Amino acid sequence: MKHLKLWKAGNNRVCRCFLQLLFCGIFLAAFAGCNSQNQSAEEAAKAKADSAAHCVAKGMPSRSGAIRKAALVTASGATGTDDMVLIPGGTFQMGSDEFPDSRPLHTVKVDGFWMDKHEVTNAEFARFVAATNYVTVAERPLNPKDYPDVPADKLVPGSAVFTPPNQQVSLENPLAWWQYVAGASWKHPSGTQSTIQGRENLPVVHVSYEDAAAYAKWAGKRLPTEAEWEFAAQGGKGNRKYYWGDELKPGGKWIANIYQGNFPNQNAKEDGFAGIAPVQSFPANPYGLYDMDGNVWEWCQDLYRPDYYRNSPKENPKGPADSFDPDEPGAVKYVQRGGSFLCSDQYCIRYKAGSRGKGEVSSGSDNLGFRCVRNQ
Ligand SMILES: [Ca+2]
Ligand SMILES: [Ca+2]
Repeated sequence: MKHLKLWKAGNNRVCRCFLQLLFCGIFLAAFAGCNSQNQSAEEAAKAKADSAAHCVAKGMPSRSGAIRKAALVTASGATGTDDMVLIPGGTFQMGSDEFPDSRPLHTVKVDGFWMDKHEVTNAEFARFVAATNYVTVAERPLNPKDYPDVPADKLVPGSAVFTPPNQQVSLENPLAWWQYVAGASWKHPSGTQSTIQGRENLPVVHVSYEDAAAYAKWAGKRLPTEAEWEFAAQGGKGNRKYYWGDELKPGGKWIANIYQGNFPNQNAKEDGFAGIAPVQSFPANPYGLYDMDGNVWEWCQDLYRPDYYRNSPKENPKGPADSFDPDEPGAVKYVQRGGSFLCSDQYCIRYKAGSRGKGEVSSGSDNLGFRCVRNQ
């Protein structure tokens, strides 16, 4: 209930603002670099690369109104653990000193749980939709009442698609590479002309938090807590620079689908993939989990607050009671983890271990997906 209240309280204003920006062609200013007054050049460069606010489709219209009419999904009664691995409970160091909202490193204990080996695929999501007739947020009409200043003919269902420009652009303007594409949805990842035929084994994208939670409920599962996600990603190896180790390219090999080359216009795709990759294209971690780093961002069940780690519970933390992002006060955000195929050390460095992502509750994009867990 508290979530509903939050949506009502703050979000319409934010949604309207985004859509108007988009249609008026006013570009968004630097979000991550607001605190630049006394920064050294090195710190400023780091803050720019740490583009948490830009990594996911920042600046796209959001649809909290549609969320309130959430489709009722019934659990399928499934209890199987096919394609899941058992993550033993344990104690670990959570967080990272490198990112302000991941501090401090702190000791957390989580109980054991089952986790999907890989990100939820198009084939899996299609089975869910076939069974429930679920309509994702990206496919639902936008209510003109939520966007009084946007012409009605512009209020078309769609989602944010990474559209790289042909030339170098300022990294402070995410709308130079994110486009709101009419008709883009999980079934049409790049827009109406595209399909998921032949992409059955790729992670489903353009899913909002509600869509992911609805799938999880149907599957008899749930979204992971942020602590569960990070514990699983560490693979029992402790807190390291990357979830796979301390070296970016162990043995000279890329072992996650991230971004190589000059972002966003020169994708060198040294890891073999310019966009998302079929799940399990890269090596599993010691627990048998694939693509915890990169490929698509993954929704967690926790609300986002940058200060949460200062006083979070030491056992099985489930996130704060409310959400707050100083970059967008009023937007309700949930945690996302692991980074995507658009992350590199040049830009969007939040694929590194312990770092946190965040996403507006009703927004999706073509670099955002999820995986589920189930209690042991
Ligand atoms: Ca890649
Ligand atoms: Ca991932």
